[in-house]
Amino acid sequence: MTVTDKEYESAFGQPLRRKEDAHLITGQTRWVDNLSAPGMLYAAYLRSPMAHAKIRVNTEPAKSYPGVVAVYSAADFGEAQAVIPDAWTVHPEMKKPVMTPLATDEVRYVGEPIAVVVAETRYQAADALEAIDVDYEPLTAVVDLEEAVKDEALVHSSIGTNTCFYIESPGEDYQAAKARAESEGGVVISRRFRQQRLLPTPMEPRAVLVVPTMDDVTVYAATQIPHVLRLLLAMLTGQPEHKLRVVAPDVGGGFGGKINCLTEEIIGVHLARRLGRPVKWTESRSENFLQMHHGRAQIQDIEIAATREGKLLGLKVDLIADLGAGLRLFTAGVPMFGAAMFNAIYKMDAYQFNCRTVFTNLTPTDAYRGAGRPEATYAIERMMDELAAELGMDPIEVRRKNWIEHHEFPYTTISGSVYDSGNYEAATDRAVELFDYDALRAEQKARRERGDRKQIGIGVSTFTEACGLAPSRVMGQLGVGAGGWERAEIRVTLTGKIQVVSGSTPHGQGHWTAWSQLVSDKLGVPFEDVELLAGDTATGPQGMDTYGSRSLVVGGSAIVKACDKVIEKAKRVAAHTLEANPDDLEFANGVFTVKGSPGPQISFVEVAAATQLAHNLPDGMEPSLNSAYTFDPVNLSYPHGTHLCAVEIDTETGWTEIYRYACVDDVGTVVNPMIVEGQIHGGLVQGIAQALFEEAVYDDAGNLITGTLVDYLVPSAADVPSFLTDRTETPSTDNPIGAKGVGEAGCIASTPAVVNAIVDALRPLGINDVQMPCTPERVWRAIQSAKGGA
Ligand code: MCN
Repeated sequence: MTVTDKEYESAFGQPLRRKEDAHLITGQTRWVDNLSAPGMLYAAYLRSPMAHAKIRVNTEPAKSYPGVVAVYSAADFGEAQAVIPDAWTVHPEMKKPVMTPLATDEVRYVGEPIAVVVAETRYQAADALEAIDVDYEPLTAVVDLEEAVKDEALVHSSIGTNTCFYIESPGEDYQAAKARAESEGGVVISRRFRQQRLLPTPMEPRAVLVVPTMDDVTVYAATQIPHVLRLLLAMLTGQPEHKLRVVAPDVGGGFGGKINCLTEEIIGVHLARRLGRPVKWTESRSENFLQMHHGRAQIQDIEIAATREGKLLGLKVDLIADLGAGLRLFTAGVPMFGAAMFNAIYKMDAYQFNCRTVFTNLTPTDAYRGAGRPEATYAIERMMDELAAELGMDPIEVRRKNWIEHHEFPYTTISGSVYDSGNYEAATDRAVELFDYDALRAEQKARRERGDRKQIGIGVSTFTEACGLAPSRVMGQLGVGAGGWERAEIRVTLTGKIQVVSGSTPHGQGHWTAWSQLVSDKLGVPFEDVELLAGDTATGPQGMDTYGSRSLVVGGSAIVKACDKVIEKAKRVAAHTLEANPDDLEFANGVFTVKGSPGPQISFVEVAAATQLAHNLPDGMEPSLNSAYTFDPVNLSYPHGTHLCAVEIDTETGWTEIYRYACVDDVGTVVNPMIVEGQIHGGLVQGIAQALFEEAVYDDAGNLITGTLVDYLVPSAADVPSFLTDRTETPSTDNPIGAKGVGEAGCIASTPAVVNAIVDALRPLGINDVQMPCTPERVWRAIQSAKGGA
């Protein structure tokens, strides 16, 4: 029996380089568009150039084009054209207008698919689109959200209103809090914030390749949700679920944009079955901007009441959310994701939340990184800085007065969430130090006194967010038609190598690496000896896929629990081999030993071999260590942190640059600090992009005028500073790892920090808000109007 005496070093918590990066950055990838199948055809979609019109479609002229195999419109699918997947029922009386994969007699947003051409080459398919004859009879396009509410023109005449649902919570408590603030010399502050429309913009647009074999169908899709997609496609196309395989090979990002089942997947299955040949479709960037759902798009009217000493009494939120032209899976749910997050880390006596969701003739909205939580965090964190300014207090001090103190956890918030753990004091103290807060405040004062042309402003954001979706029971109570569990399977080979089969599906988050670290740590096998199988419904257990920063806290916990089962089995074999009682064995660093004895030992790898050879197993023991576990968390996960931003503004031109950015995030126990840092960096850039750069702009007719990457300003590395980052670690008490999610944190925290900094710089001019994105032009105009100029 040989056991290595090399000092064991756990991979857990190490900043190991990502296994997957070598193939990703050297182009050895399996993007869907890199795949092909014998006899493959290509699909191209005709999309509406009008935001709202009655249509009549004649596909005949396109059928004689070179290379064309088939041309279909909605009429050709008849009953087989299923409705776009049923959306989350957020409210019992919500309106659910019917949307079909190909428009039937009316189009409702620019980019809506009308017809499909299938041809021998991609170019022949694209060329034939122009021959399809469509009569458009224009209808009034409802583009402006506030106009939409008036119902003067309707997006869906069948439902008689543009409002999907309206939720109003009781307001008596808030009115009492407000009255108290007014009568006791406190303050009541109201602001209107606009969350502009954003485009998720993953590096890889969507793509679908459908391969029919006998009566089986395999769908290769650039998706975040292979398991959910299989279920939806089975329901929508009639292809039985057990004869449908969905594979998400390498997926180049999603940011929430790839959590739906849209026209191209549904029609793709129909086409491949009908034509008996593989059919591929690859989205162009411009199509992606029109068809992949958009994010944010809300108007927020926020009011807070507080005492003169800065203690929050009440918060009132009135939202109008732009749903776009129809409901996708989470469209109506996104504003509600934020409902419990406006109160954030603060204690207060009253909270009122009202929300109106409204259809417009624009691309449907749905989850975009953070989905509901960035909007809520923006509103409350902007208001906390406004409160500080109104009272002449330091913005960090105002927060200290109101946040939940670390000894108060677990804490039930005013909106009913139970935060398991947190330490806002520690994260803030460290952020203040890292940022050198006092020195920057001194510099700001000096510049103001000198009247420098370039002024600095400092913005604070002490955020939390709810992620790690979710306890299935709670999702059921909220009407979500899915569970919140995740499943993992550990397969142990005869040579002691491990395959992890996980239901969560990475699309850039480094799961290959992190999952290997988890298993290496639990089983004491080398990191290199662990491989992940994910993203293929044929290889593994049913999963709930990747979104809502859930993969580590839910999927990772399933892996850890499955490893525990493997160890229990291995212990029986080890005890049998060592002729000891299983209860007397210890397992550490991949080795079983008898407690308190320096004597015999056996490694996990040796046990793996012994188990599968099965020559000498305990009676009744199955010759396999393979184990599986399905983990359903008892609660959401609540990461938090403190982000501090300083901007420098040229007051003559409005040119705004980030001068310093420091953040301290607490995501509980960390598996891989390098991945966590990468996730924070990526999130920061997206949050900063909302504050400074990105906006989906439409003209009055409903045309997306930021329809290319030339017009839609995604920042590059040159547009953002080096970030100062650190972490505190307050473990979650709700999962076996102690981890909290990180995938959306940076994006949620950063936007208000940046805008707070801009407003802070301009406050001496009497400016108390700048509309996002705070472009140099908008900043300049704000300065001019404050000075009484342009
Ligand atoms: N991690 C860790 N320790 C923690 C928390 C997380 O080491 N305490 C690691 C995890 O092991 C995992 C990564 O950080 O490798 C992210 O974990 P998690 O927070 O669980 O998030 P998910 O893996 O579920 O990813 C989803 C999340 C979301 S919702 C969006 S949107 C987003 C994001 O991830 N989209 C991304 N990050 C993205 N990163 C890339 N490159 N591309 C996207 O589209």
